[in-house]
Amino acid sequence: MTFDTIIRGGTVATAADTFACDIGIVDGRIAALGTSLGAARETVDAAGRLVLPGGIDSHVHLAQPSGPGIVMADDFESGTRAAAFGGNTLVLPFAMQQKGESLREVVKAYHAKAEGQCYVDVSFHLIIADATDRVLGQELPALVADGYTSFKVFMTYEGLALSDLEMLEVMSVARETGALVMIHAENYDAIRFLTDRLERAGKTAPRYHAASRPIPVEREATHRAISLAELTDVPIMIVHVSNGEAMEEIRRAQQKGLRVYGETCPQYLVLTEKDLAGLNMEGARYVCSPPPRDEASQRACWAGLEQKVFALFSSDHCPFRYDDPQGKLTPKGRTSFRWVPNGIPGVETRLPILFSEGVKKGRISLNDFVALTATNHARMYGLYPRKGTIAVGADADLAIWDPERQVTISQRLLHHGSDYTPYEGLAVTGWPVSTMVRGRFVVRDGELVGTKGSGAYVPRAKSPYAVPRPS
Ligand code: DUC
Ligand code: ZN
Ligand code: ZN
Repeated sequence: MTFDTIIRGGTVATAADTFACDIGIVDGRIAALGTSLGAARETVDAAGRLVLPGGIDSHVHLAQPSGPGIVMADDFESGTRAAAFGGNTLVLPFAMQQKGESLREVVKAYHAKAEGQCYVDVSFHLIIADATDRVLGQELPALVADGYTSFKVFMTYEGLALSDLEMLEVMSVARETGALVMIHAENYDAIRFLTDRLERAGKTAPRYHAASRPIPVEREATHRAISLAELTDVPIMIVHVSNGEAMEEIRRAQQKGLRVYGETCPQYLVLTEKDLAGLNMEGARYVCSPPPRDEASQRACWAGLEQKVFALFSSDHCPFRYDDPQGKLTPKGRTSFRWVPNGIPGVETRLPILFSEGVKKGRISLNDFVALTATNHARMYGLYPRKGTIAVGADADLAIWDPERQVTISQRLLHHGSDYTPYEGLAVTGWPVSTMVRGRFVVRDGELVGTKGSGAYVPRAKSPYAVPRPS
């Protein structure tokens, strides 16, 4: 057999094993694993390198409307390019409904934004902001059947927050259709109360963002979301968990046998609330929700990863420019932290941060790294085994890593649309040097070689983690 490409001499790691092996690729898929595979049109030397499944980042925001006068810093072109440089081969952004919109039209609009723009493969979660009878009774079940098999709901934010009744209604549609519900767990009323009180006291600097949504705000909402899911007997994913109290709520639910899953993100491992305390608006660079907490919370998030309470490690890439009144500096006259757009960039730095802080520092194994950054995402969201692993028959979605490369993270090295990185100055060891999507290099030895539009939309099966149990 003649292969299109053989990747030779690398150390291959999956979620289960690490082994020395060559990878033979035909028509974008892995056709053989072994040694002495024979002839290929092209042979890639991977000696001294790790060859890993391409990262799957199942929590990114691209080209989302973000409130009056605010513009998100990444569209599908820049966001997927940055993803490829960060060792990712597939991202899952959100198609976000706003009040009054048809969900089907929203999905069409996001496809139009992505069409011809992507460097890596893309699939969509939905965001349900308007749980009308039509959405719940018709649009949502039809979209789940069409491969949009997961959706996010918010317990906070004006225009997005669902009431408990609406959450229960959405959850019961998820139960009927076998979809997975992702939950942003923060108590809306508590945030409003605390924000008003802080503002009345003149505490409007970015650092007070953290004080407006302290840990009990997240813990209470996490507990409530789990209770509502228990009532409706539906599996849920609690996204972007920032601290030990919320993590323990998830662990307790798991120990009771509930299908409650968790996700954490780089900002909760390496940033703290202190980062929000810069002079003037400097702290706005770190404003995201939930906010970064303290060292004890960082340790708890590590424990959640090590002990597998968290199945997923995602970026929650939600990029805004800093030095920009359409970004973190906020439109004129809107001076309180209340108006600072919530979210930070991270799609390009997620993998090096976990590799360096996790694998290199001995906190997690290389195989757990692969599980947390690729395989579990594919499994959780109905993409496995075509995506998320290195196996015969899988798509040749691969990242080739230099495990010893020392890099100091800096905005100058990155490719996202933001004008800063919250991880500026963080020294990491290990970097993805080449990224291949379905057998074609998108990034090769640090250079962009892929073409815009080569990333494809991937419809998804239902999550095996969300199959309804017989009632
Ligand atoms: N939730 C997210 O998932 N991303 C950014 C902002 C937010 O609140
Ligand atoms: Zn969220
Ligand atoms: Zn998010």
